[in-house]
Amino acid sequence: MEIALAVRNLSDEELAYVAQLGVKQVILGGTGITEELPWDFLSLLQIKSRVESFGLQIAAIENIPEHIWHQVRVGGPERDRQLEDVLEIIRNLGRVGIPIFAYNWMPTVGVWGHWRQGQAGGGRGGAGLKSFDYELVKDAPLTEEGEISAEEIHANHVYFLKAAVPVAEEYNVKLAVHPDDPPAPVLRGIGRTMISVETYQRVLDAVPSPYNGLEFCQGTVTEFADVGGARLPEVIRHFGRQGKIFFVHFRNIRGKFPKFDEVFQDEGDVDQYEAIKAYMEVGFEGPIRPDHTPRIAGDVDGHVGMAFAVGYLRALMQAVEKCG
Ligand SMILES: [Mn+2]
Repeated sequence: MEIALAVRNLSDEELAYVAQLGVKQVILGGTGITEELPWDFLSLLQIKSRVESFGLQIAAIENIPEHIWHQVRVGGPERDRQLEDVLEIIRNLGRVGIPIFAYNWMPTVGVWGHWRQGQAGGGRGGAGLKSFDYELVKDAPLTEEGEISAEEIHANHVYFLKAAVPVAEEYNVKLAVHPDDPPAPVLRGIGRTMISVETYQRVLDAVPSPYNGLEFCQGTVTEFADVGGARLPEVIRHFGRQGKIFFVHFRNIRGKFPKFDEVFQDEGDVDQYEAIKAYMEVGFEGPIRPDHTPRIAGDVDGHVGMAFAVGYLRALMQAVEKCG
C-alpha cells in the first residue's frame, strides 16, 4: 500500500507540501478541487504532467461534481445523456493513465448531518471534532427531490454500474465506491444504500467484475451499526480477500451509528496497528489516505492535521513491516 494525500489545489506550495512529507501519491478530490477541474482529455493530461513534475503520481480522482451526473443518481429524465458524459470521463482517465475513479452514491444529500464540525471543539485540548447523532437529524426536512427510497437509489446505482463497468474494464480504470457517510438508513428523505457490510457487499455482487470495488472508508465502515472498532479488522479481511479494496480512507472513530465522533488517529475505537496488519495480510496494494482530521489550533488549511496523520500512518506501516 502507498500513502496518498488529497490536494486542495495544484499550486507549487501544495504539491511541494505533499512531496516533502515523503508522500508519492496524490488524490484529486475529497477537498472540493474536483468542482473546478476540467474533464477533457488534454486538460487531464496537463494536470497529470504538472503533478508528475513534482515527482508525484495521481492515484485517483475522487468525487466528480454532483451536477455532472445528478440525473443518473436520482434516475431523472436526462439520465442517459449525463451517463454518456460520465463514461467519457472514465475513458479520459484511462487514456491519460489515472487508474481509479473513486465516487460515492449519496445523491443530493452527500455527507451531511454532523451537529459539530470545524472549529467547534469537542476533542482533546479543544481540537475541533466532527460529530454525528442521528437522533438530532432523523426528522430533518426533505430536499427538493422529495422522498426517494433506498431501493430506488440502489437500482440507479446498478444501472450506472452496468453501463460503466464494461468501459472501466476496456480502459483499465477501477471504479471504487465510498460507503454512505454518515451511514444512516435515510437522511432528508433520501434512502442510503451502503450502510452495513451486507449492503456494501450487495453493490459488488450486483455487477461482478475486477473493476467494481471499494473506496474503503475505514472511518465510515467502522461507523456502520453492524461493525464498530472491535470488528473492523475482520471486515477488512472480508473485503480484502475478495480483492475488492481498491483505495483506503484511514481514520479513527469513537462510537458508531447512530452516534459517533471522528477523532485523532491515535485514539478512538479502532486498533490502527491491527487495521494496518489486516490490509497487509490481504495484500492490499492501492493508495491509503487520511480522509479527515480533527481541527488543530492554528491550522488554517488542514496541513498540520494531515501531516500528523501521515506521520502516524507511516510509523504504523513501518512497525507492522518490522514486527508483523
Ligand atoms: Mn471517507
